[in-house]
Amino acid sequence: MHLEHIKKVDPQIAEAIEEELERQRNTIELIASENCTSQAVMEACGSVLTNKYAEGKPHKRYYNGCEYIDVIEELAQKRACELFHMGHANVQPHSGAQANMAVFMATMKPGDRVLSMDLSNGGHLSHGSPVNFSGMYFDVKSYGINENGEIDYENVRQLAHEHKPKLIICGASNYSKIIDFKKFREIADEVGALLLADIAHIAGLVAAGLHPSPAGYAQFVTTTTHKSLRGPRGGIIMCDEKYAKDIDKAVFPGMQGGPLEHIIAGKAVALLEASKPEFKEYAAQIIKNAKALAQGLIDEGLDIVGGMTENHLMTLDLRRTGKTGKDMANVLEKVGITANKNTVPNDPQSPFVTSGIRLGTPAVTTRGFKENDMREVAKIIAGAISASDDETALENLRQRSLKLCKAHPLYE
Ligand code: DSN
Repeated sequence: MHLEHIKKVDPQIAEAIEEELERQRNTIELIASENCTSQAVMEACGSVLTNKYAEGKPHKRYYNGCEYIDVIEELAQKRACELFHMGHANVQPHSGAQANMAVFMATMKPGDRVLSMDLSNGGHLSHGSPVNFSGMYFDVKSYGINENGEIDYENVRQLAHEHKPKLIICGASNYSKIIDFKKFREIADEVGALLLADIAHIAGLVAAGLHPSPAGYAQFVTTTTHKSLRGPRGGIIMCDEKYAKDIDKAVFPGMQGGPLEHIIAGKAVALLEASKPEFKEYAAQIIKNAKALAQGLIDEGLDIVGGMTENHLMTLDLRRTGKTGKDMANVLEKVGITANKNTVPNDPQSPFVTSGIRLGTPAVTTRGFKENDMREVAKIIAGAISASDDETALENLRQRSLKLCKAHPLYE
């Protein structure tokens, strides 16, 4: 990491960046939505492209001097369409939430009805939470997961018939099973709804062909680019050609101003990386690592919501241990493991306390962790939960997690 200029201009920020790098190097990152993007992506994001205004779209800009910006944005669009087999891509959304907001704007009027997964069951804020624009301006009905951690498709069908939504959303922030996009489309067709698949979490797996694709089923596909796809922080919307104009208008001028072309260049680089055979191997290893972690935790006597995971994440159900997600996420931080508290189905605790912890493997897999490492991680987690008040035991576990980090260096 070269910080030669920033060190001279702003030593305080330089120091915080260096400390953050050390934190990333010395902790085991199990937040399921995080990853470690490539230095090539970071070079694009830190480039002169940040200087350029480019409101509009390629070849239809409101500012002059966009000839190279057009090359970059068109490459990003083309690569997104090819990788996900979709007709049109808008690569300008600043985030996944804004990608979803643009689909809402393009397809509905305030007050129209949406059917989506409930946030506390694994959905996302921007799918209709009452504290988000989606829940404030639209009439939201929700489906959830059952005790087995699975979507009950018959229940989704019943709710769709009962409420006749204009838009159905599938895709989640915390769902460990394969999503049946075909079934969602059948349900949507039965009630005349449009289908949005938010694949933010599983985009890398979909790109690698290791999770079924929503292409051909969902009219709209949104994703972030920084989770399993391993790109820069940002969003993308893909859709059938027939909705291209509406989506583009919703993004600009509907919702955003100038696109972040330096980030769009980073997205283009990440999409190219994701089309390579090495990425397929990487995505396969994410799943193997998640299964090894889940099995390791089960072998240690812990419970996983829905049992064995089918993708990159899982939720540890702490109810039988008598401990909370909030406390145990803090204990894990003490032993050098970063994760987040999460509700479990029918959680007796509030969303601020929770009885679960969400764990995911995209970031550690980027560092080169393999199944053996994940089994050691499972032992460290189980040890930390059972010895949560024993500072000496926690320090010993911290040394074990540090050893794993040193064995898999980051950005060196
Ligand atoms: N905040 C992300 C996650 O952690 O899943 C979703 O946007």
